[in-house]
Amino acid sequence: MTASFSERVLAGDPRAIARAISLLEDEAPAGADLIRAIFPRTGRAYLIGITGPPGAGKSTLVDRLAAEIRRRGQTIGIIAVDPTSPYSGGAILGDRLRMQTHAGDPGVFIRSMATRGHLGGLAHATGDVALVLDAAGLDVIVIETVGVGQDEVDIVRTADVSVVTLVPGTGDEVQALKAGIMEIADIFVVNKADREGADRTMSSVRSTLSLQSYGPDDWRPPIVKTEATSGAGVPELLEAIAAFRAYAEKTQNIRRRERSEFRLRELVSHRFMDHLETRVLAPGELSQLVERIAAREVDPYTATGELLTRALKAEN
Ligand SMILES: Nc1nc2c(ncn2[C@@H]2O[C@H](COP(=O)(O)OP(=O)(O)OP(=O)(O)O)[C@@H](O)[C@H]2O)c(=O)[nH]1
Ligand SMILES: [Mg+2]
Repeated sequence: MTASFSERVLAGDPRAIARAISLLEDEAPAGADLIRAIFPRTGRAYLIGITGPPGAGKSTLVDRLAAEIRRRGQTIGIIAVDPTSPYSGGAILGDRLRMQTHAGDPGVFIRSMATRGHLGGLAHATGDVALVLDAAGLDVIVIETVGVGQDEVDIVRTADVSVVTLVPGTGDEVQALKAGIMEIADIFVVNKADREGADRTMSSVRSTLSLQSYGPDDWRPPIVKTEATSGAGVPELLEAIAAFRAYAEKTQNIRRRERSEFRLRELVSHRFMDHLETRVLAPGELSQLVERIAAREVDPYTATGELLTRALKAEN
């Protein structure tokens, strides 16, 4: 990798950033080289994670947030992750509209990412893409993703603040609870406030939250009512984010440490499996082992023990 490439990324060159993101998505070795080069210059941007069910209005809301953040003189990077439907193009379509709104504004960088079939690496790639935008000097980075499973929870966990978006009358609160999303929410948004039942959804979330036990110093997630299409409630959402940021200042280091640990563990397991499959095992050997476990010929513990022994032997 040429030094000028990372320099261009650091200077915020949109074409260099776009190329960097493609390298990271493809898990190209040059992507890892770039992260090595830029990492010392990261850690400055504020990361906002926004999740919620499909069609909750996340993109519309992010668009409004972007406008408000720009109005306040800050720059913003938006990463729309679509882990569920790489081919439906929901996120991509939303981005097209969004790109039109912010076209020609160098203070807004927008990128969408789809899974291309490998779910596991997505959270890791998203974290690296956030590092790139951070190094490029953007003040705020928003990661938007559909909240349905663990992978999405992991994505949101890479953020400084997690916003969970719900809509009236769909029973999303219950779904969110099931998916474990409730636990990661720092702020709740009830969007589509113009719709019937918004207040009922508000009180339903409120009563769900009241079942949680909080210590005197614990953050209690506020519930913000928004109408993304008109922009109503968006300044209040930014205020809630600012309040959380101020609250978390004291605990920020703990959170960043947890995030660093999460990323390290994830990267090591990812790299280890990769090493195992490409350097230690013969092609197809891993899937044969999987078959044998499924057929009850070997148990997963014995299989793991064998793999570990072989991987370590291969090293010596
Ligand atoms: N009535 C009403 N409609 C809204 C509101 N916010 C968004 N919508 C509409 O809801 C639809 C979905 O909005 P998006 O912003 O694309 O939702 P999303 O959550 O990003 O959707 P996915 O990324 O596909 O999961 C669009 O037709 C929006 O215009 C709102 O406050 N009120
Ligand atoms: Mg969207």
